[in-house]
Amino acid sequence: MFALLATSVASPVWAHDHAAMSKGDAAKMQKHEATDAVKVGNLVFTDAFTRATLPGAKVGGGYISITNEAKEADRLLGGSSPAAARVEVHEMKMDGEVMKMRKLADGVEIPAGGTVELEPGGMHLMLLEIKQPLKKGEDVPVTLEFEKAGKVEIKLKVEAAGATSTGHGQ
Ligand SMILES: [Cu+2]
Repeated sequence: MFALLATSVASPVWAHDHAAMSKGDAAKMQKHEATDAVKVGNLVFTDAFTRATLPGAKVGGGYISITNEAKEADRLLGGSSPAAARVEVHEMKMDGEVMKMRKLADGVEIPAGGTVELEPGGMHLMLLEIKQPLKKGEDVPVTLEFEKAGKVEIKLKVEAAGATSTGHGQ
């Protein structure tokens, strides 16, 4: 009797966690090649990439996974890059049938012990007024600015242009 009760309570929770994890991993594998983790202080950066842009394009997206190993939350406020006039933190969301994007004026919190993924179709870095097309195979240096960790330089690996629209008018 006790064993039956315990099983029925515990199993839905585990089933849910496993489903969420395998779905995310599968999606990531299809999107781009994995890159090595880079650790700076308490922050761990993985899968930093951007997409090649067409001539004349004014914006590019920046994608990266950030894990905070500190005991306190930190906050990604924005950044800068020699390749663009401005770097902002953006969010993309479906609004009915339309994909919309907005600047996150307060940046994004990286919870203590948590991971935030900036990825296509979700939150992302926005490189505005890029100075020249981003070419596949190059690295784009970006200095990220955190509330507590301060400035951290990372490199976005330029991958092939995405098959689907980024939702930024390209
Ligand atoms: Cu954007």
